Amino acid sequence: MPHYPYKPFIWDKSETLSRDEIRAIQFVRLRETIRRCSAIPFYRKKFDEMELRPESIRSVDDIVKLPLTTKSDLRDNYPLGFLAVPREDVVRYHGSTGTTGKPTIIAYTRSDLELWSNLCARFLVAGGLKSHHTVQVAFGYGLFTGGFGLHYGIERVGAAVVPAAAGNTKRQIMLLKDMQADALVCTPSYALTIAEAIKAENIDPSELSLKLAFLGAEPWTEQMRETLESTIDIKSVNNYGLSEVMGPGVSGECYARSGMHFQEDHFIVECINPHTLQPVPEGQQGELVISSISREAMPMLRYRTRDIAVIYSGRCECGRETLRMGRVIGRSDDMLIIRGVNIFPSQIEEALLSIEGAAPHYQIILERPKTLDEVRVRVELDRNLLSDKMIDMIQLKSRIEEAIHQITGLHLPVELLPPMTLERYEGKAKRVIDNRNIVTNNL
Ligand code: DLL
Repeated sequence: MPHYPYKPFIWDKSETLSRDEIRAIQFVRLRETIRRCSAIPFYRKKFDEMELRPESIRSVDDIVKLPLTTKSDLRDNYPLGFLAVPREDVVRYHGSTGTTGKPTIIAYTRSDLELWSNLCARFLVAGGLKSHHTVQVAFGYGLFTGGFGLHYGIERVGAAVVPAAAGNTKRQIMLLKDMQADALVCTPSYALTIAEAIKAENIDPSELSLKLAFLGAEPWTEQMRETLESTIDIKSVNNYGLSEVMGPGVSGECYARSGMHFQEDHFIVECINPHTLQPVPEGQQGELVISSISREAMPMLRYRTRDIAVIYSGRCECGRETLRMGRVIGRSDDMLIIRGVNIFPSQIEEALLSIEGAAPHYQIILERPKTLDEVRVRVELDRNLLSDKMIDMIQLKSRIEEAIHQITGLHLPVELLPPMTLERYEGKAKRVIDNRNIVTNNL
């Protein structure tokens, strides 16, 4: 085994179970989860339709016999249709990060929160966190699972939290400096914003104690990691999760940074072709489907994450034998995550529809000139909206931008186009043009 100088990097002995041991635990927990899911009308109906009884699941591989669950199933059962315990047993609610419309509500019992803290503690320790460290959390605290999830994980490790929450970059830098934080927790894009501001203020990174950053909640690239690390001289580790199955803590990189380790004793992960719904061979890109097999309040069977990634097996130099995932490459639906905010092309459409003559021909252009995503919206105008007067066109442009901002919370530049300039389609229209050319380090 290669030399691995830092110890301990294992928070919990269960992280180093052999594959056979993991499978055995998964089987027991999956059967129990199916039993618990029978309390949820959505699953009960599905089980009845499929004539499925817990006994028909004889191994973990039989998971494919179980129904898939989608975001729209959760929306249809908003807010608490998926609750598997009496309401009085719930001690916390969180939700998805969508900016508009109703969020997806996720419930936790006391024991769910215990587990969640442990899962976050595991990936933090795996990534290099020590109990004597101080960690600044620059994630939002609220329905979003990032702030609270990481907060309790850090405390569980015994490290000290500075709950700075998201935003106010100047204050973030002041706190980083004054509190001499060893680690930063936020989205990769926000980490870069902070790093650039540190550079702009001519602060020498050696004035800070920052050594580590635990980044997640949105896609990022290896180039972005390099830029970030060279700007402020830190080591950054990636972690992945989603509210529907828990929040952060589903998988995370260890200090070796060769893929994100799934916490397989609590989640069963599959990788499927999003069109055929059939499993893809190991190492090939597919949509992650995740079952949470230890949750009490909201167990989740085969949740379609829409996240496209590769998963692979093999012993890591850290000693873990869990499946790992590469970076999230994109989403099988068209959801965009811009500056940490989830938006759907349909929301842009909704904004355009509120301005007569500005829809339905539009394109969302995604670009990544450096490390941050940039988005612009190209809107084809109806003849009635055309004007010879520059002032009219400028006002129209800002009305559209404001409408988009109202709905998405984002300021996206709009480009106005004369009638009949955008391509027409006979089948589905391609609304999102992704020119980002994201390169991934899959394995
Ligand atoms: O973002 C949970 C989280 C918080 C993970 C903090 C890590 C750190 P949601 O708001 O429900 O939950 O968004 C989940 O975010 O389906 C992915 O598309 C994306 N995502 C999360 N982590 C990563 C990552 C949290 N490391 C959605 N890389 C997921 C790429 C990520 N995408």
